Amino acid sequence: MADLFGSDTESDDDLNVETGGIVIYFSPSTSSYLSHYPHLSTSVNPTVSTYLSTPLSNDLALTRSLTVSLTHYEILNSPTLTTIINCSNTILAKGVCVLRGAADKCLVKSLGDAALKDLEIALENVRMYKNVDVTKGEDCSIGYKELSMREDYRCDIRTGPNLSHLHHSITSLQNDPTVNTIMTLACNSTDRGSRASNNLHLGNYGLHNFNGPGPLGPFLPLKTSTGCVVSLPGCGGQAVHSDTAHVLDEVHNRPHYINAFYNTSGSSSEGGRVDFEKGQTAFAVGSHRLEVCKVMTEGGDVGRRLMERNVVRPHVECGDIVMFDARVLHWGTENRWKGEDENDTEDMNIKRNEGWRGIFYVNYWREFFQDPKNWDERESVFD
Ligand SMILES: O=C(O)CCC(=O)C(=O)O
Ligand SMILES: [Fe+2]
Repeated sequence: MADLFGSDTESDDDLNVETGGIVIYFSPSTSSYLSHYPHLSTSVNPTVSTYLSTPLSNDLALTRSLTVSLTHYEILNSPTLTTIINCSNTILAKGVCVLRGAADKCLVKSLGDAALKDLEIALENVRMYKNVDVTKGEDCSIGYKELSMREDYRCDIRTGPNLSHLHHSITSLQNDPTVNTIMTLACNSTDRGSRASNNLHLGNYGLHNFNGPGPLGPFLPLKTSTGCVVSLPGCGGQAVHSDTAHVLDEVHNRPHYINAFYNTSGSSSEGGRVDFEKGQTAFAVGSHRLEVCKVMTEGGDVGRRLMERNVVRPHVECGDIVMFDARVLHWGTENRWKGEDENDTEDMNIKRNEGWRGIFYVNYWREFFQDPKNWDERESVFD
């Protein structure tokens, strides 16, 4: 079958596992997450659970096609406009782009360390005051101002005493000019003045309202929020999901919401141990497009094959930035970390937070969009 979005694919017979490849499957914890998304259990998951036990044919070629590397000059100075445009076009075409080595590793690592410390305090409070031990996979429905659960063993911590101290570092990550420009170019129509565009933007007269900039004005700044998704050892493969809905669903529109993920642990280039067993994030390339996602999620052989041929599981390190259209199908893979010391019990390892995988994230969205999140704004986990 021809690809719906023009990516290179190999024949269906050509299934093989790349060296170091991971076969992903669903664990029981996925079912609790699915209870929040009943439609997924009847549509995506039969498809996905079938293919997840098979090797993937196209991971390597696709991963390369969406990975952007910096030149020596760019590492010493800053990414050039060519690279920035390349990243934004990759997000538009594939739904996901990996920009290698563009983030300040020390800064990202310090944010990751702070987030894990805050999560340790938060989970200890939950254990003491609510008698719920999240590190043992208990009650994934808890929610606080600063902490929410994505599913069993997968937490989202957005602030805490240690992260608050790093306020300036967080602001500098949010305002990173390279990432901001990539996001702004992806979220706004940039072919103004070209013949193909017909200059339709000139008809967006409502942009004069509420002291707006008008159709000829500058792009409105994107809104941002930050936090850290942490998966604990024992965390299963996450249910396949999109982080946001399409705003309109009759034609394909450019993104209104893009996430930047910063892996906070493990960097081979510094001689550090790369924690393959902690898992990473997998994506179904092209699924940010309605017509692709429709086929991938409707079940049956065609959808299953399309999904199979377009899953990527890029291995990213601290310093890399994964940017994805929040509509793209994706999921965190399982955390199988066990620790190195044979005498350690799993519990001791968990308490020391070594096996925890943190992704610091910055969400970027268009000014008109309201993101319905599952934070409980009433109760603080730190009080
Ligand atoms: O854990 C991951 O790698 C991804 C997490 C995620 O996509 C989510 O929680 O929405
Ligand atoms: Fe997600």
